Amino acid sequence: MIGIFEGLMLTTGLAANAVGPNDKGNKSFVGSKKAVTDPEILSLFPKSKKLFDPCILEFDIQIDADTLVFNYVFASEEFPEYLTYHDVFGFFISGKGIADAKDIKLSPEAFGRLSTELDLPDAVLTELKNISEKPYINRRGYVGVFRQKFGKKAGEFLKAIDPYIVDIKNLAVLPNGEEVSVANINHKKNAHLYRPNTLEKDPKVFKAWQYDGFSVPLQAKVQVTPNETYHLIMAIADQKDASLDSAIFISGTGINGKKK
Ligand SMILES: [Ca+2]
Ligand SMILES: [Ca+2]
Repeated sequence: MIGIFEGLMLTTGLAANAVGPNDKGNKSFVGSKKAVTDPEILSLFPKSKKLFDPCILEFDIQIDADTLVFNYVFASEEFPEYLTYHDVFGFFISGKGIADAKDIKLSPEAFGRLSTELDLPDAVLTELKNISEKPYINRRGYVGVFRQKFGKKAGEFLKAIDPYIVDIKNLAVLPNGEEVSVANINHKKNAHLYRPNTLEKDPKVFKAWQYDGFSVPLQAKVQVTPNETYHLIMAIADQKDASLDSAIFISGTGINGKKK
């Protein structure tokens, strides 16, 4: 009905809140009223300073094909009235050959080189070692950690380690590069990508789903090197406050390696 037949749902609220009919305009589950402070999560969405109730799935994938394709639908209770509540979704990839992403992980080798080649204080090396033991963190994540730990000196240290770290790439973006969010897909902006969940529009969808609106099925794809390991992070979060759930539906057949 919404273009995804089976698959995975991530939500900033409860899965049970997705169930229709759409009899409320403000179905909410508030997990925490405290905004996210983890620099790693904040770094994924640089435009969203106050994030709440993040839901994140992270895994490695290896495919025997040269293209990774995924189909998804974004849904939210924020539609159509709270368009400045920028609930947001991202699908991040890193790995060999991904444009704009060299390596989001500070590898043990890179750490070894940093410790022998650069004259960095022990505290910085300790922090880098901590970071190198985390599964993944991106450039903005590093910046956040360093600012927290080293204050004004952070810039100096970051400059030294800059060649070793990079951004990861968000595949869930619109053609103009904007994030998939309530603010960027709605009845006023990119309206061709939006479908309201009203009785008039489609009674079946209205009965089945509580969300006030959906994106049309969106697709992202990226060239990969067959049999290389890529790291994926799917992340959705409330923004501005923890109310009014948003969700992402990812097709079970959406993550597909396409052979040549
Ligand atoms: Ca609703
Ligand atoms: Ca929300």
